Amino acid sequence: MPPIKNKLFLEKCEFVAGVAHISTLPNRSWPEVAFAGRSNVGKSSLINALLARELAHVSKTPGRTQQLNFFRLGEHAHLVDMPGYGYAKVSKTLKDEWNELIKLYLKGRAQLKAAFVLVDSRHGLKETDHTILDLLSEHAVSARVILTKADEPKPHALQEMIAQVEADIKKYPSAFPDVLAVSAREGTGLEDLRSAIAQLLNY
Ligand SMILES: Nc1nc2c(ncn2[C@@H]2O[C@H](COP(=O)(O)OP(=O)(O)O)[C@@H](O)[C@H]2O)c(=O)[nH]1
Ligand SMILES: [Mg+2]
Repeated sequence: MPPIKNKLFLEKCEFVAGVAHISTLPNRSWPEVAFAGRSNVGKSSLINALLARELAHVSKTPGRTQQLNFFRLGEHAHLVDMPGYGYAKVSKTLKDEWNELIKLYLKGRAQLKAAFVLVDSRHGLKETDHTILDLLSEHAVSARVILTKADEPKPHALQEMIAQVEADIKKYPSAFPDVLAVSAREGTGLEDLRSAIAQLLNY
């Protein structure tokens, strides 16, 4: 794994809180960036890779992160690992609760600087990703699409997927036009993503 260059990510990082209800969000005004995406897309793995620490829980069983998990970056910012959406094997009631929490957080958090929408580089955008991108655009929250598991597809297939997704997101006013491809496993794209996050946090 290549060493971290961005200074923000060399600061002390730790788990702050797991939030299952919108009324118990951390009350610090630090800027936040959130990682959203379908279950199993690689949100927790990406956060761990960015921080080069095993802080976020990675699971072989999808649908395990049931709350908003807040991690602090020094005394500057929060990274937020979100519950995965679109996982079929949990009860409808539980799914509705998570979806409600995700929606309330994404549309109402004043210090949220951007939401990263993680998409599997083998599968592209699914209906639930469109729903989130719609919601973010409707509430004027910056969205940045990240293709995960970039180590999986062949290089030409990855390039085609990037072009395809960039075309698909043109209709969302709050989506940043360029898509970034990352691999938490191999470290590809991580330093670019760290720079993008530091810039969003005005660090
Ligand atoms: N090949 C590959 N697999 C990955 C990568 N990142 C995560 N995974 C795998 O994808 C599965 C789900 O990862 P996790 O981070 O728990 O996803 P989450 O549900 O979105 O938080 C795990 O089995 C990971 O090992 C990656 O960069 N490359
Ligand atoms: Mg997770």
